[in-house]
Amino acid sequence: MYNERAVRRPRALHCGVIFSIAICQFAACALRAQDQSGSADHQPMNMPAMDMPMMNMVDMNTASMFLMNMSSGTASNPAAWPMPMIMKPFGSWDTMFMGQAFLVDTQQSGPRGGDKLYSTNWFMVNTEHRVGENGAFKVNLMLSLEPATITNRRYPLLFQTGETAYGKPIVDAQHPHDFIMAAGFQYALALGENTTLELYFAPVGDPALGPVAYPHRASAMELPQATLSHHWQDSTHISDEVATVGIAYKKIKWEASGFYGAEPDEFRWNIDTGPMNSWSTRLWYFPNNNWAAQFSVGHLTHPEMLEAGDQTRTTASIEYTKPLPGGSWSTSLIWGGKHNTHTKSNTNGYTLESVLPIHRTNFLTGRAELVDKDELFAGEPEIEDYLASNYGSTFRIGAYTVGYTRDFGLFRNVETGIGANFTAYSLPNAIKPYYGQHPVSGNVFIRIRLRARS
Ligand SMILES: [Cu+2]
Repeated sequence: MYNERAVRRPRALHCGVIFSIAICQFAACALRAQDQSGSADHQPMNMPAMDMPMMNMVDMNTASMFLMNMSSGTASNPAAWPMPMIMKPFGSWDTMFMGQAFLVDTQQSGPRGGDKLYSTNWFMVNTEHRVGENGAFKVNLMLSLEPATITNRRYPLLFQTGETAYGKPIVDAQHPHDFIMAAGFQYALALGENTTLELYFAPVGDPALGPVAYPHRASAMELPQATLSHHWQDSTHISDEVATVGIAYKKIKWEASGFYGAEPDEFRWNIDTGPMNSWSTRLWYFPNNNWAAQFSVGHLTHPEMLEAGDQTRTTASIEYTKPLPGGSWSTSLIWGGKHNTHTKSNTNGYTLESVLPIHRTNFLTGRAELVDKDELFAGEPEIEDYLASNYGSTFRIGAYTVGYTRDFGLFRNVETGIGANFTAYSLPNAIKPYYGQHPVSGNVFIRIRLRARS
Protein backbone atom coordinates (compact mmCIF):
# COMPACT_ATOMS: atom_id res chain seq x y z
CA MET A 1 0.00 0.00 0.00
CA TYR A 2 3.06 2.19 0.06
CA ASN A 3 4.90 4.02 -2.62
CA GLU A 4 7.87 2.05 -3.87
CA ARG A 5 8.97 4.56 -6.44
CA ALA A 6 11.53 6.28 -4.26
CA VAL A 7 13.17 3.02 -3.28
CA ARG A 8 16.74 1.90 -3.89
CA ARG A 9 18.30 4.62 -5.90
CA PRO A 10 21.97 4.23 -5.16
CA ARG A 11 22.76 7.54 -6.79
CA ALA A 12 20.27 9.42 -4.65
CA LEU A 13 22.57 9.26 -1.64
CA HIS A 14 25.58 10.66 -3.43
CA CYS A 15 23.62 13.34 -5.20
CA GLY A 16 21.88 14.32 -2.00
CA VAL A 17 25.10 14.56 -0.04
CA ILE A 18 26.79 16.58 -2.73
CA PHE A 19 23.71 18.74 -3.06
CA SER A 20 23.58 19.50 0.65
CA ILE A 21 27.26 20.35 0.77
CA ALA A 22 26.75 22.50 -2.31
CA ILE A 23 23.84 24.37 -0.71
CA CYS A 24 25.91 25.22 2.36
CA GLN A 25 28.85 26.24 0.23
CA PHE A 26 26.67 28.29 -2.07
CA ALA A 27 25.01 30.13 0.78
CA ALA A 28 28.35 30.86 2.39
CA CYS A 29 29.84 32.15 -0.86
CA ALA A 30 26.84 34.32 -1.69
CA LEU A 31 26.98 35.83 1.75
CA ARG A 32 30.71 36.39 1.60
CA ALA A 33 30.31 38.24 -1.68
CA GLN A 34 27.77 40.50 -0.02
CA ASP A 35 30.06 40.97 2.95
CA GLN A 36 32.77 42.30 0.77
CA SER A 37 30.44 44.66 -1.06
CA GLY A 38 30.35 46.55 2.22
CA SER A 39 27.49 47.71 4.36
CA ALA A 40 28.86 50.41 6.57
CA ASP A 41 25.54 52.05 7.32
CA HIS A 42 24.35 49.35 9.69
CA GLN A 43 24.45 50.44 13.25
CA PRO A 44 26.00 48.13 15.78
CA MET A 45 23.58 47.21 18.52
CA ASN A 46 24.24 46.81 22.16
CA MET A 47 23.32 43.23 23.01
CA PRO A 48 25.60 42.04 25.74
CA ALA A 49 24.17 38.55 26.23
CA MET A 50 24.74 37.18 22.78
CA ASP A 51 28.02 36.47 21.13
CA MET A 52 26.79 36.77 17.56
CA PRO A 53 27.77 38.69 14.47
CA MET A 54 25.60 41.66 15.28
CA MET A 55 27.26 44.24 13.13
CA ASN A 56 25.28 43.25 10.07
CA MET A 57 21.83 43.69 11.52
CA VAL A 58 19.52 46.44 10.46
CA ASP A 59 16.70 47.48 12.64
CA MET A 60 16.25 45.39 15.75
CA ASN A 61 14.25 45.97 18.89
CA THR A 62 13.55 43.91 22.00
CA ALA A 63 10.93 41.84 20.19
CA SER A 64 13.38 41.06 17.36
CA MET A 65 15.98 39.87 19.85
CA PHE A 66 13.35 37.76 21.56
CA LEU A 67 12.50 36.02 18.26
CA MET A 68 16.10 35.64 17.21
CA ASN A 69 17.00 33.61 20.27
CA MET A 70 14.68 30.74 19.31
CA SER A 71 16.22 27.64 17.77
CA SER A 72 13.31 25.43 16.72
CA GLY A 73 9.72 26.65 16.94
CA THR A 74 9.60 28.70 20.13
CA ALA A 75 12.22 26.61 22.00
CA SER A 76 15.48 28.22 23.07
CA ASN A 77 18.97 27.08 23.90
CA PRO A 78 20.58 29.14 26.67
CA ALA A 79 20.97 32.74 25.45
CA ALA A 80 24.73 32.61 26.03
CA TRP A 81 25.09 29.98 23.30
CA PRO A 82 26.80 31.54 20.27
CA MET A 83 24.29 30.20 17.78
CA PRO A 84 26.18 29.25 14.62
CA MET A 85 24.71 31.36 11.83
CA ILE A 86 25.36 33.80 9.09
CA MET A 87 23.47 37.04 9.32
CA LYS A 88 22.64 39.33 6.41
CA PRO A 89 20.20 42.16 5.93
CA PHE A 90 18.09 42.06 2.77
CA GLY A 91 16.59 45.51 2.49
CA SER A 92 15.07 46.13 5.88
CA TRP A 93 14.80 42.39 6.69
CA ASP A 94 17.38 40.80 8.98
CA THR A 95 18.04 37.36 7.64
CA MET A 96 19.78 34.46 9.34
CA PHE A 97 21.13 31.37 7.65
CA MET A 98 21.80 28.28 9.71
CA GLY A 99 22.65 24.84 8.55
CA GLN A 100 24.66 21.74 9.07
CA ALA A 101 25.24 18.43 7.37
CA PHE A 102 26.93 15.21 8.40
CA LEU A 103 28.17 12.54 6.05
CA VAL A 104 28.23 9.44 8.22
CA ASP A 105 29.50 5.91 7.93
CA THR A 106 27.91 3.66 10.56
CA GLN A 107 29.13 0.23 11.62
CA GLN A 108 27.27 -1.82 14.24
CA SER A 109 27.89 -5.25 15.74
CA GLY A 110 25.52 -8.06 16.66
CA PRO A 111 22.76 -9.88 14.80
CA ARG A 112 20.62 -6.74 14.55
CA GLY A 113 23.35 -4.21 13.83
CA GLY A 114 23.63 -2.58 10.42
CA ASP A 115 26.16 -0.67 8.33
CA LYS A 116 25.42 2.30 6.13
CA LEU A 117 26.67 5.48 4.52
CA TYR A 118 24.17 8.33 4.82
CA SER A 119 23.83 12.03 5.52
CA THR A 120 21.80 13.83 8.19
CA ASN A 121 21.32 17.51 7.44
CA TRP A 122 19.16 20.61 7.73
CA PHE A 123 19.24 24.15 6.44
CA MET A 124 17.26 27.05 7.90
CA VAL A 125 16.43 30.58 6.86
CA ASN A 126 14.86 33.01 9.31
CA THR A 127 14.00 36.50 8.21
CA GLU A 128 12.85 39.19 10.58
CA HIS A 129 11.27 42.60 10.37
CA ARG A 130 10.24 44.96 13.11
CA VAL A 131 6.58 45.90 13.33
CA GLY A 132 6.10 49.33 14.81
CA GLU A 133 8.01 50.38 17.91
CA ASN A 134 7.66 47.22 19.97
CA GLY A 135 6.80 44.37 17.65
CA ALA A 136 8.68 42.02 15.34
CA PHE A 137 7.68 39.48 12.73
CA LYS A 138 9.67 36.44 11.63
CA VAL A 139 9.31 33.96 8.79
CA ASN A 140 10.97 30.60 9.31
CA LEU A 141 11.76 27.93 6.74
CA MET A 142 13.75 24.80 7.45
CA LEU A 143 14.56 22.13 4.91
CA SER A 144 16.28 18.76 5.07
CA LEU A 145 17.53 16.60 2.24
CA GLU A 146 17.40 13.49 4.40
CA PRO A 147 14.60 11.95 2.29
CA ALA A 148 17.27 11.65 -0.42
CA THR A 149 20.44 11.29 1.65
CA ILE A 150 19.06 8.53 3.89
CA THR A 151 18.16 5.77 1.47
CA ASN A 152 15.51 3.13 2.14
CA ARG A 153 13.77 5.40 4.63
CA ARG A 154 16.07 4.71 7.59
CA TYR A 155 19.62 4.58 8.89
CA PRO A 156 20.88 1.93 11.33
CA LEU A 157 20.64 2.92 14.98
CA LEU A 158 20.59 0.00 17.41
CA PHE A 159 17.60 0.00 19.77
CA GLN A 160 15.96 2.95 18.02
CA THR A 161 12.19 2.82 17.48
CA GLY A 162 9.57 5.20 16.14
CA GLU A 163 7.63 5.93 12.94
CA THR A 164 7.35 3.65 9.91
CA ALA A 165 9.06 2.56 6.70
CA TYR A 166 7.34 0.55 3.98
CA GLY A 167 4.27 0.19 6.17
CA LYS A 168 6.18 -1.46 9.03
CA PRO A 169 7.39 -0.04 12.34
CA ILE A 170 11.02 1.09 12.22
CA VAL A 171 13.17 -0.90 14.67
CA ASP A 172 16.94 -0.59 15.23
CA ALA A 173 16.94 2.32 12.81
CA GLN A 174 16.12 5.99 12.64
CA HIS A 175 13.72 7.60 10.16
CA PRO A 176 14.80 10.54 7.99
CA HIS A 177 13.36 13.97 8.71
CA ASP A 178 10.84 15.51 6.35
CA PHE A 179 12.05 17.69 3.47
CA ILE A 180 10.07 20.58 4.92
CA MET A 181 11.08 20.41 8.57
CA ALA A 182 9.48 23.75 9.37
CA ALA A 183 7.57 26.55 7.69
CA GLY A 184 6.05 29.10 10.01
CA PHE A 185 5.46 32.65 11.15
CA GLN A 186 6.22 34.27 14.46
CA TYR A 187 5.22 37.54 16.00
CA ALA A 188 6.49 39.05 19.23
CA LEU A 189 5.29 42.18 20.96
CA ALA A 190 7.01 43.82 23.90
CA LEU A 191 4.13 44.75 26.20
CA GLY A 192 6.32 46.43 28.76
CA GLU A 193 9.87 46.42 29.98
CA ASN A 194 9.63 42.88 31.34
CA THR A 195 6.80 41.33 29.37
CA THR A 196 6.71 39.96 25.83
CA LEU A 197 3.85 38.31 24.00
CA GLU A 198 4.64 35.62 21.40
CA LEU A 199 2.42 34.19 18.67
CA TYR A 200 3.47 31.37 16.38
CA PHE A 201 1.66 29.71 13.54
CA ALA A 202 3.28 26.99 11.49
CA PRO A 203 1.72 24.66 8.91
CA VAL A 204 4.84 22.61 9.78
CA GLY A 205 6.55 23.45 13.02
CA ASP A 206 7.48 22.71 16.59
CA PRO A 207 4.81 22.96 19.32
CA ALA A 208 5.60 23.93 22.91
CA LEU A 209 6.57 20.43 24.03
CA GLY A 210 10.01 19.24 25.08
CA PRO A 211 13.47 20.77 25.04
CA VAL A 212 15.12 22.13 21.89
CA ALA A 213 15.01 19.09 19.59
CA TYR A 214 18.34 17.28 19.26
CA PRO A 215 19.22 18.45 15.70
CA HIS A 216 19.22 22.05 16.99
CA ARG A 217 20.40 21.51 20.55
CA ALA A 218 23.68 23.12 21.56
CA SER A 219 24.84 20.03 23.46
CA ALA A 220 24.13 17.67 20.55
CA MET A 221 25.96 19.60 17.82
CA GLU A 222 28.77 17.05 17.37
CA LEU A 223 26.58 13.94 17.30
CA PRO A 224 25.08 13.09 13.90
CA GLN A 225 22.81 10.34 15.19
CA ALA A 226 19.44 10.69 16.89
CA THR A 227 18.84 10.17 20.59
CA LEU A 228 17.20 6.87 21.52
CA SER A 229 14.79 8.96 23.60
CA HIS A 230 13.72 11.04 20.60
CA HIS A 231 10.13 9.77 20.73
CA TRP A 232 9.93 10.37 24.47
CA GLN A 233 11.37 13.88 24.52
CA ASP A 234 11.42 15.94 21.33
CA SER A 235 9.99 14.02 18.35
CA THR A 236 7.12 16.53 18.00
CA HIS A 237 9.59 19.05 16.54
CA ILE A 238 8.06 18.26 13.15
CA SER A 239 4.31 18.59 13.63
CA ASP A 240 1.56 19.97 11.46
CA GLU A 241 -0.93 22.80 12.01
CA VAL A 242 0.93 24.24 14.98
CA ALA A 243 -0.35 27.34 16.76
CA THR A 244 1.36 28.62 19.90
CA VAL A 245 0.71 31.54 22.16
CA GLY A 246 3.17 32.47 24.86
CA ILE A 247 3.93 35.14 27.38
CA ALA A 248 7.36 35.90 28.77
CA TYR A 249 7.75 37.78 32.00
CA LYS A 250 11.24 38.44 33.31
CA LYS A 251 12.91 35.01 33.64
CA ILE A 252 9.80 32.95 32.97
CA LYS A 253 7.96 32.07 29.79
CA TRP A 254 4.70 30.18 29.55
CA GLU A 255 3.38 28.74 26.30
CA ALA A 256 0.40 26.76 25.02
CA SER A 257 0.06 25.03 21.66
CA GLY A 258 -2.51 23.29 19.54
CA PHE A 259 -1.33 20.94 16.78
CA TYR A 260 -2.07 17.84 14.75
CA GLY A 261 -0.83 14.95 16.89
CA ALA A 262 0.08 12.34 14.27
CA GLU A 263 3.75 11.70 13.66
CA PRO A 264 4.99 12.47 10.14
CA ASP A 265 4.19 9.65 7.74
CA GLU A 266 6.94 7.90 5.81
CA PHE A 267 6.48 10.00 2.68
CA ARG A 268 8.99 12.66 3.54
CA TRP A 269 8.77 14.97 0.55
CA ASN A 270 5.20 16.17 1.07
CA ILE A 271 3.47 18.19 3.78
CA ASP A 272 1.10 16.19 5.97
CA THR A 273 -2.11 17.80 7.11
CA GLY A 274 -4.73 17.03 9.71
CA PRO A 275 -6.97 18.58 12.33
CA MET A 276 -5.58 20.50 15.30
CA ASN A 277 -6.47 17.68 17.69
CA SER A 278 -3.64 17.77 20.25
CA TRP A 279 -2.35 20.27 22.76
CA SER A 280 0.69 21.02 24.88
CA THR A 281 1.86 23.54 27.42
CA ARG A 282 5.36 24.46 28.50
CA LEU A 283 6.91 26.54 31.24
CA TRP A 284 10.44 27.91 30.79
CA TYR A 285 12.76 29.26 33.41
CA PHE A 286 15.90 31.16 32.40
CA PRO A 287 17.80 31.94 35.62
CA ASN A 288 20.45 33.77 33.56
CA ASN A 289 21.94 33.62 30.07
CA ASN A 290 23.77 30.37 30.76
CA TRP A 291 20.78 28.28 31.73
CA ALA A 292 17.48 27.22 30.15
CA ALA A 293 15.06 24.92 31.94
CA GLN A 294 11.64 23.76 30.85
CA PHE A 295 8.78 21.57 31.99
CA SER A 296 6.11 20.59 29.50
CA VAL A 297 3.09 18.35 29.09
CA GLY A 298 1.26 17.41 25.93
CA HIS A 299 -1.63 15.25 24.85
CA LEU A 300 -1.08 13.67 21.43
CA THR A 301 -4.10 12.24 19.65
CA HIS A 302 -3.15 8.91 18.05
CA PRO A 303 0.46 9.83 17.28
CA GLU A 304 1.63 6.42 16.09
CA MET A 305 0.08 5.14 12.91
CA LEU A 306 0.48 1.44 13.75
CA GLU A 307 -0.28 1.64 17.45
CA ALA A 308 -3.63 2.20 19.12
CA GLY A 309 -4.20 4.92 21.65
CA ASP A 310 -3.30 8.48 22.49
CA GLN A 311 -0.23 9.62 24.37
CA THR A 312 0.40 11.93 27.23
CA ARG A 313 3.97 13.17 27.10
CA THR A 314 5.69 14.90 29.98
CA THR A 315 9.18 16.32 29.69
CA ALA A 316 11.60 18.26 31.84
CA SER A 317 15.04 19.51 30.88
CA ILE A 318 17.93 21.68 32.00
CA GLU A 319 20.47 23.07 29.57
CA TYR A 320 23.68 24.84 30.47
CA THR A 321 26.03 26.72 28.14
CA LYS A 322 29.34 28.35 28.92
CA PRO A 323 30.90 30.18 25.96
CA LEU A 324 34.56 29.27 25.42
CA PRO A 325 37.01 30.22 22.68
CA GLY A 326 35.93 28.43 19.52
CA GLY A 327 32.52 27.35 20.73
CA SER A 328 30.80 26.70 23.96
CA TRP A 329 30.65 24.02 26.57
CA SER A 330 27.02 22.90 26.45
CA THR A 331 25.31 20.26 28.54
CA SER A 332 21.72 19.02 28.71
CA LEU A 333 19.87 16.78 31.11
CA ILE A 334 16.50 15.68 29.76
CA TRP A 335 13.67 13.46 30.90
CA GLY A 336 10.68 12.43 28.82
CA GLY A 337 7.78 10.27 30.02
CA LYS A 338 5.18 8.65 27.78
CA HIS A 339 1.80 7.36 28.86
CA ASN A 340 -0.19 5.36 26.33
CA THR A 341 -3.93 5.66 26.94
CA HIS A 342 -4.67 2.33 25.24
CA THR A 343 -2.14 0.03 26.91
CA LYS A 344 -1.97 2.20 30.04
CA SER A 345 1.79 1.74 29.90
CA ASN A 346 4.26 4.31 31.24
CA THR A 347 7.75 4.47 29.77
CA ASN A 348 10.61 6.90 30.30
CA GLY A 349 13.67 8.18 28.51
CA TYR A 350 16.60 9.99 30.16
CA THR A 351 19.38 11.76 28.29
CA LEU A 352 22.57 13.43 29.49
CA GLU A 353 24.77 14.91 26.77
CA SER A 354 27.61 17.38 26.56
CA VAL A 355 30.04 18.92 24.10
CA LEU A 356 33.29 20.59 25.13
CA PRO A 357 35.46 22.63 22.72
CA ILE A 358 39.20 22.47 23.36
CA HIS A 359 41.55 25.02 21.78
CA ARG A 360 39.04 26.04 19.10
CA THR A 361 39.51 23.07 16.80
CA ASN A 362 38.80 20.04 18.99
CA PHE A 363 35.45 18.93 20.34
CA LEU A 364 34.91 16.22 22.92
CA THR A 365 31.36 15.01 23.18
CA GLY A 366 29.35 12.39 25.00
CA ARG A 367 25.83 11.17 25.51
CA ALA A 368 24.36 8.74 28.01
CA GLU A 369 20.80 7.50 27.75
CA LEU A 370 18.43 5.23 29.62
CA VAL A 371 15.19 4.48 27.84
CA ASP A 372 12.35 1.98 28.20
CA LYS A 373 11.82 0.38 24.81
CA ASP A 374 8.56 -1.47 24.17
CA GLU A 375 8.60 -1.71 20.37
CA LEU A 376 11.88 -3.54 19.73
CA PHE A 377 10.07 -6.64 18.46
CA ALA A 378 7.06 -4.88 16.96
CA GLY A 379 7.59 -6.57 13.59
CA GLU A 380 8.18 -10.04 15.07
CA PRO A 381 4.99 -11.23 16.81
CA GLU A 382 6.38 -14.66 17.79
CA ILE A 383 9.37 -13.24 19.63
CA GLU A 384 7.27 -10.45 21.06
CA ASP A 385 4.70 -12.91 22.46
CA TYR A 386 7.39 -15.21 23.86
CA LEU A 387 9.16 -12.32 25.60
CA ALA A 388 5.89 -10.81 26.82
CA SER A 389 4.77 -14.01 28.51
CA ASN A 390 8.19 -14.66 30.09
CA TYR A 391 9.83 -11.30 30.69
CA GLY A 392 7.35 -8.51 29.99
CA SER A 393 7.22 -6.18 27.02
CA THR A 394 9.37 -3.24 28.11
CA PHE A 395 13.16 -3.37 28.14
CA ARG A 396 15.37 -0.71 29.65
CA ILE A 397 18.25 0.08 27.32
CA GLY A 398 21.35 2.04 28.26
CA ALA A 399 23.40 3.72 25.52
CA TYR A 400 26.76 5.33 26.27
CA THR A 401 28.44 7.39 23.56
CA VAL A 402 31.79 9.17 23.44
CA GLY A 403 32.92 11.17 20.45
CA TYR A 404 35.52 13.52 19.09
CA THR A 405 35.52 16.04 16.23
CA ARG A 406 38.51 17.83 14.76
CA ASP A 407 37.85 21.07 12.89
CA PHE A 408 39.81 22.09 9.81
CA GLY A 409 39.67 25.71 8.76
CA LEU A 410 39.01 24.97 5.11
CA PHE A 411 36.40 27.61 4.32
CA ARG A 412 35.70 31.02 5.67
CA ASN A 413 32.05 30.64 6.67
CA VAL A 414 31.74 26.88 6.83
CA GLU A 415 33.10 24.93 9.78
CA THR A 416 34.44 21.67 8.44
CA GLY A 417 35.24 18.85 10.81
CA ILE A 418 36.05 15.17 10.83
CA GLY A 419 34.82 13.11 13.73
CA ALA A 420 34.02 9.74 15.17
CA ASN A 421 31.95 8.36 17.99
CA PHE A 422 31.50 5.04 19.67
CA THR A 423 28.52 3.64 21.58
CA ALA A 424 28.30 0.75 24.04
CA TYR A 425 24.97 -0.50 25.39
CA SER A 426 23.48 -2.10 28.45
CA LEU A 427 20.48 -4.37 27.91
CA PRO A 428 18.43 -6.91 29.85
CA ASN A 429 19.55 -10.56 29.63
CA ALA A 430 16.18 -11.50 28.13
CA ILE A 431 16.97 -9.79 24.83
CA LYS A 432 20.67 -10.67 24.59
CA PRO A 433 19.90 -13.71 22.42
CA TYR A 434 18.64 -11.26 19.79
CA TYR A 435 21.19 -8.45 20.15
CA GLY A 436 24.32 -10.28 21.28
CA GLN A 437 26.09 -10.01 24.64
CA HIS A 438 27.83 -6.70 23.98
CA PRO A 439 26.48 -4.87 20.95
CA VAL A 440 28.45 -1.77 19.97
CA SER A 441 28.22 0.81 17.25
CA GLY A 442 30.56 3.34 15.72
CA ASN A 443 30.26 6.32 13.41
CA VAL A 444 32.90 8.09 11.36
CA PHE A 445 31.77 11.36 9.83
CA ILE A 446 32.47 14.62 8.08
CA ARG A 447 30.59 17.59 9.45
CA ILE A 448 29.97 20.98 7.85
CA ARG A 449 28.19 23.89 9.53
CA LEU A 450 27.48 27.46 8.54
CA ARG A 451 29.00 30.04 10.83
CA ALA A 452 30.09 33.61 10.44
CA ARG A 453 33.75 33.83 11.33
CA SER A 454 34.24 36.07 14.31
CU1 LIG B 1 13.48 14.36 14.69
